[in-house]
Amino acid sequence: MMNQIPLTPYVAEFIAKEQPLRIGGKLLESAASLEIINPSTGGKLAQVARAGKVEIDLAVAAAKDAFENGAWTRMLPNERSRILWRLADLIEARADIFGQLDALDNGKPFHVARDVDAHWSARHFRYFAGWADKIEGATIPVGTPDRLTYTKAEPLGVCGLITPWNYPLLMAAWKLAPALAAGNTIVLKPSEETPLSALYLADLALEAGLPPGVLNVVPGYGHDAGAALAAHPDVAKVGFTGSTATGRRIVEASAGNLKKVSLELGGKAANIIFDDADLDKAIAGAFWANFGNNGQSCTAGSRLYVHKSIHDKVLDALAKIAPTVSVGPGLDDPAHDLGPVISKTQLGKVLGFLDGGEGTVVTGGARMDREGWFVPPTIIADLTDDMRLVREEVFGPVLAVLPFEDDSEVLGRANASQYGLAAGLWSRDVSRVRQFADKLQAGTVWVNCWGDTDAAAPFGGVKQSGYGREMGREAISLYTQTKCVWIN
Ligand code: TXE
Repeated sequence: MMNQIPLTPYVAEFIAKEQPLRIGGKLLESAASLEIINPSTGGKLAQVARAGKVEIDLAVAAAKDAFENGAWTRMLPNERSRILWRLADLIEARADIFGQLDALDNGKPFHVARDVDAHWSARHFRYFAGWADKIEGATIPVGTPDRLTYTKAEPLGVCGLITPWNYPLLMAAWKLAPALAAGNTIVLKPSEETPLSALYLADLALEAGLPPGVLNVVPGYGHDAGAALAAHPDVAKVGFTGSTATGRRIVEASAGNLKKVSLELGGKAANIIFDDADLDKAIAGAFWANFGNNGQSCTAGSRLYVHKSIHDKVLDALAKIAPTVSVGPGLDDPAHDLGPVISKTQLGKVLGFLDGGEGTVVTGGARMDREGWFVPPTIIADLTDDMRLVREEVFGPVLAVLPFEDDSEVLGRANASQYGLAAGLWSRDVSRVRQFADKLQAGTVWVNCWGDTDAAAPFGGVKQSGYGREMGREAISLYTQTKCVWIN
């Protein structure tokens, strides 16, 4: 029996009572509730109020009021910046609480939830706090005499942000920070699987000085609360991270008032190891490229192409890493490397792939014999590109390893995917690296590394991995619109 990291008194209390919705700076009960399951045990973790269409209407009305009263939108930009910076400080100061909430709710190891998710979220708010007073327009040298022509980057209005469960706090931060820096007001619908850290974030935002109604947090189901938000006539924009299928539904729902949409969707990233790669780095890199966050990352390097001359050696080395990785509940002490998959549904999806009988299981391959939704790192070889395991997003700890013979062949195979979020290569040959970086159809290309992201660097997909770039200066344009003023 492992020890457990003791819950902070705050977290113990937070999960002991039903958490209300956060609307208009107030706590609001709801007739319905969501039972939150602990993926490490399969048992009940907490209960939160559940928003349906009625509560979404209330939250949008609160956000609309807050937008129109100007308390945020017309606040001096440097003051907005100070509040976002203060929120970043609070996230960092309460990183233990965020870490415990996400470790319980999502199952990921506490140290990861705290040191990666919470700290990167703080960094994210700081980066965009810096943008709040740098969102500039331009003066345009037009061909008409006696005109002063200039542009302004204005906020959009109410933004509906819909987030997934794989990085509960961080995905909210990715969207909130630029949207708030630009002066928008928000209705955030976190995943029904992992709403706890977003609810707590709403409390900290008030503490940091965000005016009431600027950030409303309403957990609920996607088909219900999420769909109502995506279709709402008073919502100007939806920022979404999740599956490609749901992304399509959101685009359809948004057509009513032609709201702006940005989408960060699924992936099936190709990761290529050439025969001239630094193999030690490439092998460890490729392992964690896929198994980091338990394969539950849209950028997971789940299609690993290895040059045939080193294929067997690489496969063997990967298989040797797998059993050294410890898998278990997020709050176990000492810590594990990986947690459970998020839900029974997701477990079923992952096992469905494994039960399909495709390829040869090199390591792992079945559910772990213990409570909770645990699957060990699983590596599959002897696959062909037409198989589901190579074409579809598993979103769990399953790595497909395939040999290739030459550069043009592997480039074609890497690009033969409906997705295009990320791709990677391991090689010492600079001209090869340049060519592949140009030709890979992906929003991000990692060379001799994997998974790096930064608040300052744009991130997003091509093809059916979505559109729009989060992070960096491009994220500001996702949450602003340009007005052009002509003065005679
Ligand atoms: O995703 P959904 P799910 C992929 C991954 C995973 C699969 C299913 O392959 O196995 O999606 O996971 C909300 N209108 N990714 O079902 O449905 C939902 O409530 C509006 C990739 O969890 O996309 C949640 O808040 N919103 C991914 C959010 O959408 C709706 C991360 C994501 O849920 C809605 C997660 C609707 N009709 C899953 N239906 C990534 N890109 O990182 C659902 N939602």
